[in-house]
Amino acid sequence: MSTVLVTGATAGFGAAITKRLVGDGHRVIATGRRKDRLDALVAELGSAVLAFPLDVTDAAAVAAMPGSLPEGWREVDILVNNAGLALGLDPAWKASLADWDTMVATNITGLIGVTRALLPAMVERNRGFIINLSSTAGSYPYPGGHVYGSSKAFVTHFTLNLKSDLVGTNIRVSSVEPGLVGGTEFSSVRFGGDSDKAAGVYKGTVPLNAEDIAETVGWLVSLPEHVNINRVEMMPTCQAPGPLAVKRT
Ligand code: NDP
Ligand code: 8X3
Repeated sequence: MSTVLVTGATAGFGAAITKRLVGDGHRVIATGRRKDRLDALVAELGSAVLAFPLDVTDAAAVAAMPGSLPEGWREVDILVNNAGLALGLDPAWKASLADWDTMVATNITGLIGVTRALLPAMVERNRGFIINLSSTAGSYPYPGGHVYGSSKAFVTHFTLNLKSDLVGTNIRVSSVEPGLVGGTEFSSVRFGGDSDKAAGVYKGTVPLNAEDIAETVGWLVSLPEHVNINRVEMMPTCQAPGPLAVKRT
């Protein structure tokens, strides 16, 4: 049994990953901003879940987090850096600078802050696993993807760079890079709560779902300690990387 900390456990992938890992016999520190959602996970899954509200953009709270965990929950074996968001799909020249800042603060600064807070104890114990939720958006650009896609390119490359530093330790690092995934709050958040626009993203498709991502994370966690999967790129069968854009007159 491992103790796992999942960021963004209040919805989507994070909630599914929490349920999956508890089902596999692990304990999960479920974090996110919406405490009622964390309490609901505890109500559903019991004492294998610790509700620990955390805003990953609150640098002071993130730095204090390891010492603020209750006795018996301080040795985090596995970190799932899942909290993240996309805001808007306007072209770069129309996009909101505030939205760009929020994506950078959450997807990049938040992720590296949580990692930096938990990594020293993992290195000290010579035991640990960091699983980062990146995206196909980090490999394949699309119109309106700009800062979101670039933030995920950071996540993928940060994962690979962490691996370089951690060679010689027993600590594993993986980047999980899904494409189109439906059934989460992701598109609703991206379009500011416009549910019609959000639903349109998945119209006529059979997208991946949060349980598919949780299954992948569960598989990574189940592998023996000498196996490090660097990257997992996953798409629904109905999706493929697009052709390069050509403007014809
Ligand atoms: P959801 O919007 O359903 O969930 C996002 C989670 O992130 C929520 O639990 C939210 O919790 C949390 N979160 C957002 N901001 C913060 C913050 N400042 N501090 C702490 N937690 C925060 O999205 P998904 O489950 O679909 O996505 C999860 C991850 O996977 C994201 O990193 C996303 O970029 C990535 N991804 C998503 C894909 C998709 O198509 N859905 C595809 C590829 C990658 P709360 O609001 O309570 O804080
Ligand atoms: C989410 C997938 O294609 O909407 O990371 O950017 S996509």
